[in-house]
Amino acid sequence: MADAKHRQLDDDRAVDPASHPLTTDQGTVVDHTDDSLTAGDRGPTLLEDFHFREKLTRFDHERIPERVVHARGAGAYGYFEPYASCGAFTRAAFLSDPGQRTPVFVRFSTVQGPRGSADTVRDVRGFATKFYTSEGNFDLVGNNFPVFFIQDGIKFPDFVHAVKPEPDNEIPTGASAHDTLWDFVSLQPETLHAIMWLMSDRAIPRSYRMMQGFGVHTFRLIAADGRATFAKFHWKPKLGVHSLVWDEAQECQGRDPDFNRRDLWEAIEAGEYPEYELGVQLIPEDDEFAFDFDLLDPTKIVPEEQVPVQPIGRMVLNRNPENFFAETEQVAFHVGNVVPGIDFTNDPLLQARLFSYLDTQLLRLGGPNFAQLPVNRPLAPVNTNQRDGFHQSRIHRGTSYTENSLGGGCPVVGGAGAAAFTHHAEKVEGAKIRRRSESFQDHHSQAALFWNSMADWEQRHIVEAFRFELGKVGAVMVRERTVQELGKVDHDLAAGVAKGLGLPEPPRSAAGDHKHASPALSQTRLRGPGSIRTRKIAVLVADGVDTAQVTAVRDALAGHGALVEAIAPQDGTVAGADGERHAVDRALPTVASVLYDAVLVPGGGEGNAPVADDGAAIRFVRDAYRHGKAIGAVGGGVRMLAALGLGTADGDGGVRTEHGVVADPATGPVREAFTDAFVEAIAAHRHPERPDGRF
Ligand code: HDD
Repeated sequence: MADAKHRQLDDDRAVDPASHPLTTDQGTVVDHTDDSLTAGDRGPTLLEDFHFREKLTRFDHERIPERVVHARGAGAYGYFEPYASCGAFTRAAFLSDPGQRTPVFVRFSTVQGPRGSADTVRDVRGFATKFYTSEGNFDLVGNNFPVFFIQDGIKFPDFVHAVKPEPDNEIPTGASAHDTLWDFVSLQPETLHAIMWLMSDRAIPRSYRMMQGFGVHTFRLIAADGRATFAKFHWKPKLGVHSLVWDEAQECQGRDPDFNRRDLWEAIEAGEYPEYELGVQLIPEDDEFAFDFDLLDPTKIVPEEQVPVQPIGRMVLNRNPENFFAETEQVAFHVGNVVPGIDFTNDPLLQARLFSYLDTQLLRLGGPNFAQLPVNRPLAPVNTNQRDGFHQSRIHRGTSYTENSLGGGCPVVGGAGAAAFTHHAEKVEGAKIRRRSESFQDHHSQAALFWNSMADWEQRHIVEAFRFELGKVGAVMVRERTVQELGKVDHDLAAGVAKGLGLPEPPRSAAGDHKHASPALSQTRLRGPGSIRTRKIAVLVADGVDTAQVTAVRDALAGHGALVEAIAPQDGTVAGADGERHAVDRALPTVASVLYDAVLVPGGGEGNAPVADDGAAIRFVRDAYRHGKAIGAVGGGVRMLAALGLGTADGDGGVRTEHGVVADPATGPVREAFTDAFVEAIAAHRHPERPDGRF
């Protein structure tokens, strides 16, 4: 557990609060901190009260600028280990030895909203990883979409100004459903591919533990002999890729604005460590022009069917930060932090990022010495000629220029045998021009590829998302222009959106008119191992509940690693049918179906479900059904579902499963066939095939 980074942080940890009384910043013990020093009982406060002044001054200065994008985030430490040596294509030391664990810090984030915004907004999620390697820090600063909204970083301020809240009233918080974003989108077709991802369920992940990550750009990996290979980075979550549904995501924003942050924190606290596999798509330099798009264009994917993703290692997140500000807030990522063996390409978005990240930290973290902050400090020795500046916390010795003789010529440049970074000697030539390359001009084919790759229900969600977003746009011409653009992606998509907006169907267009698909893009292919580990299951109980049923299902689900909570109309305990009192985990008014993955409705002896007449419980079950979640009912619980029109009480008395609703009408001991079917239904995550559901 105590890896090298954890041990390094020991030097930076503040004194154990239990080991010493309260002091000032100067270490003087304070005698009193609840009243200021005044002249007389009711007299004025005295300037000489240094503790009072220090306390207030320090408080006044607690805030630093939040990140201009990705302000809201959650972080965790862990480690990365390669499966085998990657020496065939990169000389990076941390990828060379399967036995070697490299400490990491990961920060997940939303993009548009401020630090205090809700987690489950429709947005891209940041997925930034800092590898503390023996050769210096490598930052893989990615997102959970493999494509970006613009092709050239000079457009980044335009894009961000458009997606951020409206300039006059700062509305909406954490949302893209407003005029300026869609004005921009409708005029910049290069955004369309990423916009398709944004309108898909990928933009509302169930958990940071259940989403992919992508390096987006094409990078270069460099082998020890100098040979370069183009590479795309992919993170795949071990638990599979899962999303919320939009209605649920919106309700979560009120019920638990910290939904994703809490989920990450609690999983790590519970020892359910999130795990991701790192993969690379490798493209030999000779194949640079083998595709019908430009590898340097960050609005394009390399379809996995064309170039498979090779798994190269795994990352496990096993430690929560100790102080949010010191670690998660002060962590400073930079795409330019690379190690020998990993290099850049001329992707114009990447090139702009190489400038922007260092620049932004200078302001956000108040000067040039932010790499000395504990969370940012490399494990590799740091020996520079950089000096001074705000917040310098190192005592440098010796001279600070090269060449020197007075310092013995130190630090030596490119020290003997040391793995120095050498920029790949790519040959470049050409006239200075300000022009987007012709090879970047096709904006519709891959947007259409994404659309074609979606299952029916995924396409339906995309159409609904466009209707929602554009329905919030006031300017009719912006709505119209966007629908015209969508017509160049797919006619049915555009027609579906137009209908919802009351606009005429756009004319058919040839632009994105192809039937190519990349099946690997559909979430139906990404559900993972079918496990219910860490899934949250609600059991609705009340006085009279059949506790034997509850205990049997609870034990079975817990045996599969699920987290089961008994929820009752009131907190405390309920009286079971067995005459005993049983603990309640949560009171119904404090929770909602949207905070759970599935629900179980047990019976009460020979009777109906004990919660059958409880309005909150009825809503709970209805919501679970609408959101496509697994519902289990045993004994009288089956009657409650039938009364709600969510299943039937008829049948031959056997266990029935229909669209993820699993019912066992037997009132005796719970049958294994029921628990098996319920586990399977939960593992499917959602049941989009529900006939009358609004999934
Ligand atoms: Fe960026 C933060 C990811 C394009 C400029 N970006 C930031 C973070 C992530 C990304 C995950 C948050 C890091 C953290 O948790 O601290 N950004 C991306 C990806 C992009 C991308 C995957 C496209 C492939 N970004 C991009 C461009 C620019 C920036 C084109 C500017 C030219 N990004 C920034 C920034 C931020 C940032 C302004 C804000 C806070 C920070 O850097 O540290 O510099």
